[in-house]
Amino acid sequence: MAYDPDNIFAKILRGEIPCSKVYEDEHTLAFHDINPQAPTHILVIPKGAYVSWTDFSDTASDAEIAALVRAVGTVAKQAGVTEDGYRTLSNTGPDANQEVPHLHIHVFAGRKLGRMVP
Ligand code: D5M
Repeated sequence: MAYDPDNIFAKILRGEIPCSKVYEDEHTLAFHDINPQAPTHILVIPKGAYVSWTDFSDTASDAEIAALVRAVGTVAKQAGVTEDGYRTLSNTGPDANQEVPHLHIHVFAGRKLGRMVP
């Protein structure tokens, strides 16, 4: 799938629309989900133009990949949820109901989460 530069996360990255930022580094941005499904619901995104994990793993640099993974851990620590736990989830493509076509990882925490089912 071609990257749509007008998707909502691309606009956030360009500063065209605001976000509630919790973390940023050279390669990664994290912000609160606008429609939280748990007391803590943060989205962690690469700054590069990637739609899916396939795009990302095919073309991102090792530094970008490392930054995204590290950002998840950093965000969880910052949110104070490492002891009680948290869930990461990432929807890719239509069967997974990916709404925003820019790669993102959800971080859910702050309550007992339901059992994970496909
Ligand atoms: O999840 C896409 C997520 O993106 C969904 O949980 C809502 C969130 N979203 C959409 N627009 C915004 C803005 N403007 N700020 C913060 N969060 C937003 P998906 O996995 O693609 O279904």
